[in-house]
Amino acid sequence: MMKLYSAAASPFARKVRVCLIELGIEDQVEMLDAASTPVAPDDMLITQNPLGKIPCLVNEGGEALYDSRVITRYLNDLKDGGLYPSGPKLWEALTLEATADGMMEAAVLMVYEKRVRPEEMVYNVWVEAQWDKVARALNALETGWEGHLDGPLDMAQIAVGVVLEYLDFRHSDRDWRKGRDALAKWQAEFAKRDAMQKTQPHV
Ligand SMILES: N[C@@H](CCC(=O)N[C@@H](CS)C(=O)NCC(=O)O)C(=O)O
Repeated sequence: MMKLYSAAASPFARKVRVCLIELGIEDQVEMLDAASTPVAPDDMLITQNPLGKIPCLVNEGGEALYDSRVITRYLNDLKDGGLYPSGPKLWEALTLEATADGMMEAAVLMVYEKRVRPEEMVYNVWVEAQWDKVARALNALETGWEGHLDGPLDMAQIAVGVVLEYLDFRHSDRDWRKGRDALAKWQAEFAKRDAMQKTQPHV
């Protein structure tokens, strides 16, 4: 049985969990809870992933795979799942996936900055600059990616659906929907998917 180091609040781990459900193989993976922060990595996890980050998949052969994009491509290949398009569309999908992952990274760093750092060491200019990355990417999703978002289901769409809900979960005060009606409408539909419903983030 494969094992997945995961946590209920992690958007990167959620992408993998959604991918497993969409591929119909969630029962082939045992979930292991790993609590990692940049200053306090999980002891078990670092034996598999020296970076101490989740998600990390350990396959049937005992090999560790990370990060999230490597895991989702691996699982998709195992199942011949069609969650990555073939041909020239692949590059578009990978760029969109990287955009959503970059948003996740910035949004997660903002949380760590406030949670993990002592209050007197929080650098607000840096926090706001992380949000600027997210906001610019949201604008790009609103105006440049609707064709891809409305196409056949792929990992890029899953990454976008996951990061938008992560913004609701951790940064609801930023009101990402404001002025982004098309994206808000897309997200509301996407959130209805069974795999999204079953993997809602919580602490
Ligand atoms: N690029 C990685 C990012 C994973 C990541 O940052 N995970 C967070 C949890 S959401 C983590 O484990 N952080 C612990 C750390 O930064 O040491 C991926 O796509 O899997």
